[in-house]
Amino acid sequence: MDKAKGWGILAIGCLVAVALAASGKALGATMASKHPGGEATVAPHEGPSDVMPPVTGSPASAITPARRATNSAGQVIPKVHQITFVAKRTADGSLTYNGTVPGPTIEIYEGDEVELTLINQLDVDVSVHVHGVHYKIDSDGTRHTHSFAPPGGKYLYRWIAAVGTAGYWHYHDHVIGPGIDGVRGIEQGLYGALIVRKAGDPLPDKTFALVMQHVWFNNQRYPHTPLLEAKLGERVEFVVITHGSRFHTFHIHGHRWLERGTNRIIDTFTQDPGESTGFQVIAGEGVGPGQWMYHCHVHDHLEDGMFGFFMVRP
Ligand SMILES: [Cu+2]
Repeated sequence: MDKAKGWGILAIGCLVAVALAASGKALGATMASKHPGGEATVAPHEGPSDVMPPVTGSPASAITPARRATNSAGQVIPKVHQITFVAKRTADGSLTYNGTVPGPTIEIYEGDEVELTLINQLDVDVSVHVHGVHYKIDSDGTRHTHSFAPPGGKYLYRWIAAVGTAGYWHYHDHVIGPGIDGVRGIEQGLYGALIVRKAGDPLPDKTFALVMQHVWFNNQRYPHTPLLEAKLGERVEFVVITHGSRFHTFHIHGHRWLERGTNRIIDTFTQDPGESTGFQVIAGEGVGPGQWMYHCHVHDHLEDGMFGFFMVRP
């Protein structure tokens, strides 16, 4: 909670936990000051090694789980979250929400609402289109509904996390591009994760958002892919999203998890464009600390650098 306020991402009084999740990109000033060294990208290690890179304070490890007030029945008290996204270009040419790729991870509960103000500092129209939750057509984030922010302008989106919408979702721009389809913004970094929880869901110690697109994680190839860091025994949540025109097969070494909605224990899954999912692991459970690899298991993609490391520290 304090972290979220400290980051200055959200409007005053907003309780939603937002993280600049799993980003290898430069950070805004407030973020960097809260997380010294947070502007560092991946440690320049060349490959698997017995020597742990130093702690970087990577934004990949930054999230504050939404430990929210409950009533006497144990239900989370619904809240309207007022969130501000600033669409802007970063020094490396990425298009971003709030300066990071992915944009902030938004974490809410069923029953909550979101009032998201998008401020456009780009020289093209930009929008936020969300998956999974309820919204009226004027919050669709598309060109034909005129629900976008023009250059120098702003737009207000309203989402309702109705009962039945709990899950791992995502949001992205839907208007930048040569046509009405609007895929160019996604390609350049305008995407992020949305988590809708139910009361009583196990809360992670940290959450990482990984977006697979082309042969990238979060628009980076190794060695610039996010370095994900956790301590042994921490509950770590991954939100995995696919964009682009290819399927990807996500895998983490040494860890396994329960596939949502099934009794299957898995360590790999395949995902198509537009899909999102999430899962939780206990860092190093049964296997101990180490520099555990995460990667796409499609060989062409892996060979092109679609991998990174999940650093579990003792
Ligand atoms: Cu792949």
